[in-house]
Amino acid sequence: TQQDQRGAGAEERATDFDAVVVGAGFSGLYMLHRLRNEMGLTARVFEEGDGVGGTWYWNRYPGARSDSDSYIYSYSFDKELWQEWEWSERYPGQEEIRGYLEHVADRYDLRRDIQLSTRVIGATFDEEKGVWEVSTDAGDTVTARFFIAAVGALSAATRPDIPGRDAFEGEWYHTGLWPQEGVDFTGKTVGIIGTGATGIQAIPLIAEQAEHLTVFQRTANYAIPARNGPVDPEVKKARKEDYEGIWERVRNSFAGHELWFIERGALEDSPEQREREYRARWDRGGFGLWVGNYQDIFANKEANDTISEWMRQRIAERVDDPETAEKLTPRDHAFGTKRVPLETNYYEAFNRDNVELVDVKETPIEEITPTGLRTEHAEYEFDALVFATGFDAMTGPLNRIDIRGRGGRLLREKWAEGPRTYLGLTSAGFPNLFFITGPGSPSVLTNMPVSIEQHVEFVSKIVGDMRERGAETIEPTQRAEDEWSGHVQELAHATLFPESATWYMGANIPGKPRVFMPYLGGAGPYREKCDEIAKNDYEGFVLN
Ligand code: N01
Repeated sequence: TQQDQRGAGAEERATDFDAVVVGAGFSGLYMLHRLRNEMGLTARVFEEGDGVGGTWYWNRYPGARSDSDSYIYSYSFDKELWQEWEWSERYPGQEEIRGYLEHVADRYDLRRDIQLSTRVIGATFDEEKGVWEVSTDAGDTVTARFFIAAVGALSAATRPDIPGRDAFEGEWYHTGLWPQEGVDFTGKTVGIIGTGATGIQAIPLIAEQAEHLTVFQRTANYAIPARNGPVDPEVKKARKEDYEGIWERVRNSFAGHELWFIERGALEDSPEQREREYRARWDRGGFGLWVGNYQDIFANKEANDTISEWMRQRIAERVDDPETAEKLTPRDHAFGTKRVPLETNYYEAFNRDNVELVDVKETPIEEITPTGLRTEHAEYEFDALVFATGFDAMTGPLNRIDIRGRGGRLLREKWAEGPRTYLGLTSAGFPNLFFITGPGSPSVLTNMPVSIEQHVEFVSKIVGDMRERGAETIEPTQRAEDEWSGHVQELAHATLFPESATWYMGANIPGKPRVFMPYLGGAGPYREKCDEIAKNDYEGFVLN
């Protein structure tokens, strides 16, 4: 413990650890490295899985792969680590990312402070002592000065509450809780529910393996070709030589990629110019069409219509059967207001004889049966059923823990009408609690490792500054939280985003408050804002 570093009266305030961190994914691993290796603090990480990796531990479904380019889907904090690690493809696959995070755990000797197969179930702030008491499903109770939730934004997997859901007698899987040993669909009839980023990655590969695949789609998506493959060795070499430049650009960008908006409105260009811009981004693959497009596509419906319509034409070109093509064509939301999936042979999968598409908006699923599934119009039988139905995003992983702040107040009760945070990092009445990539942070609208590093470094700075000043607690003022939460909503409601039924809005979970959760101001401006707040003597926070 750290009591010797705390000065007078410290003994009564001694804790088991300086910090407890929940989760050993990208966030938790780096948090531990900073706290322990860089700052000399004591920390314990609790991780529910029996290995490190977080998202990349759990999401082992066929096709699971990052949609960010591998050279920036990486930590940047250690130049040598970044220089030495070789990614095999443009986008890193699940197994490779998991291997990378295992390597990081070894390289920085992190494992000895990570307790695996342990789920944190409760954390209570003891106001008198100013410490967090954290309990786990393995029976541990430990105390710590800081409680850091590195739980991920998309880690609470959900299966919709369809009648008969648990009656199915075949094998069922959720993509976010995939069996470690993998699944062989050879010779099987398979049903899959969900066509989000996950379903769109998995469908073409399951289609190749399965005897027959039925896809149940509720909302058609605009997916962009990933164009994965090996990276040209010359490009790789040039990147390795430009470490400083790349990370400077990425950190100051909107979305944590080397992508920038076109500084014109879409309607300022002629149709021919727009065609050239859209085509160039389409040919390059990746998120350029999304977060590197005309600057007004998220705010101006008419501008957005130009790219939405352009995307619809691309779908029509790739799908042979016009009726299927029409079902796959989104007409109920603006391009980019749902997370845009990247795809590899997604649309072509529907040209195969063994793949069938069912539009469940037209013919809703009525029930899951012991042998399959019944819609209004037909009955389907499967050997296996795959739920690619997503997550209780952002608040879900936090609300699953009984987090009690001042006065014993439960965080999930405080958030009953939607999350309230200051900077997406802290919440009033919950001293010394930090969220990594929490609601109200840019996180999920950006390349995650970039936002994660910023959050972890900012939290580390706060903890370091508190020690220097001899402060024991930090928490935001109610006013700062109200202003930030208002600002998050104001930015969102100046765009088309809230009009779409997305997990950003909580719309995928029945009964969840409809509040736009991520911060739309961009990763670069958010970083500046945090730095400015620290400089202004932690404006909006109370330190004691
Ligand atoms: O989940 P989703 P996901 N009946 O919520 C459907 C990240 N990610 O796991 O759109 C029928 O997007 C639902 O339909 P609808 C990324 O941030 C990253 O695919 O709500 N269908 C939808 O089609 C992503 O956004 C990467 O109408 C139901 C699907 O299930 C996030 O994770 C890769 C239903 C769920 O889509 C989540 O993606 C993959 C019901 N009752 C994911 N309930 C990479 O970077 C839900 N659906 C690689």
